[in-house]
Amino acid sequence: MLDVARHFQPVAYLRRYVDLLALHKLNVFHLHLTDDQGWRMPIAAHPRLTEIGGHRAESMIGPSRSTRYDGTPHGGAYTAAELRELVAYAAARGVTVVPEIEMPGHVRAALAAYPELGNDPGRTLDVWTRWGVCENTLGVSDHVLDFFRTVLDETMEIFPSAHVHIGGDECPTTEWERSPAALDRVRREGLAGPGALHPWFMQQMTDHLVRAGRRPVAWAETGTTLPEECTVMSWREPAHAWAAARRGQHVVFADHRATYFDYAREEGDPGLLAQSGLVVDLPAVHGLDLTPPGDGAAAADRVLGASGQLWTELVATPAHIEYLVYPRLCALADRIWGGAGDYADFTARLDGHRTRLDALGVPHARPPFATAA
Ligand code: TNX
Repeated sequence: MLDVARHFQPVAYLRRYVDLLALHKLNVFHLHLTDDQGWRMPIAAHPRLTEIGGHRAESMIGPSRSTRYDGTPHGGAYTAAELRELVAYAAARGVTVVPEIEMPGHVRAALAAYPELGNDPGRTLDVWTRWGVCENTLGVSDHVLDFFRTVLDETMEIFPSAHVHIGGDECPTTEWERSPAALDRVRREGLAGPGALHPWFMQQMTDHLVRAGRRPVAWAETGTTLPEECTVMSWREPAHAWAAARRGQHVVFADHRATYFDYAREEGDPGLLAQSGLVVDLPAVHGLDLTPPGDGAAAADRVLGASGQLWTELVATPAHIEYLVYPRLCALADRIWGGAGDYADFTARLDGHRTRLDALGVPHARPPFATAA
């Protein structure tokens, strides 16, 4: 998973990213196309999503507790033609591109473009310039549902993948708790409270994708609140993956402690710019455990695989992306194709593989940029 919403990368770079995935026999490229800080997915019916939502005035410097900003505008968006070409380029290399459209949280860029999508349609918001969890969420009117069904329809036209990701993570309920329209929706749908609007919203979008013959995917905040038809990407706790698998859902492991490549590579990493205090070192990645607890044979059948995540709040350049992704993605690929591999055996083989990374100009060993440390 590459986040091109926080920092945009041109499609020429995405093709190189695909080449490197294919080299490691990774067969899915999950593109995180929309978020609070930028909307990169072209939607012909709603052009302001990219015209307005594709640009922010500046970016926060450092992690989300920071108070400093860089004063530099950032933006970009893809054309439909570019994305279609990327899909074909990837397919020719055995890679399926899975698009992600975030909802009903992580939508501040969409709200900046179309204020009527929000819980307070009279309010004008900017594309977010901060990092962290944004309080603003989608409203729950029929108009919002139709708008996002159209977004998904156009997304499906460009991306033929079986799976389509609809976000679902980090969605505060504060706006819904205060919104008369949201509370009215709670009443009309017979929901338990504003907190139930999230699973309700995800179900509406899930139904739409299923009717179109696709398989919805979403991030799990817990193991149990996503619609049953959703494939679950569990990022907080492996237990969430197993809870979902026991319910009969497909799961993709994305445990942040083993697969978040925006976290530091080692203690005191001069690559700094890590999102949390946690370190995800090579043994942590290679030690990712996809074995179900107890007698979980049935649950094991529902594990589709694992995914490495590169969130890019603090990562603006291809060189920095590759420094963070490699060689950790090598460890992930080895692990998920090789099963319960031996770490020493892996590192011995990795030594040889590093020669290939060097030949390809992948800055896997040392930060390819000046560091503050
Ligand atoms: C949590 S993981 C997020 C992202 C951030 C990431 C930073 C997930 C589904 N949501 O929005 O970029 O942490 O590590």
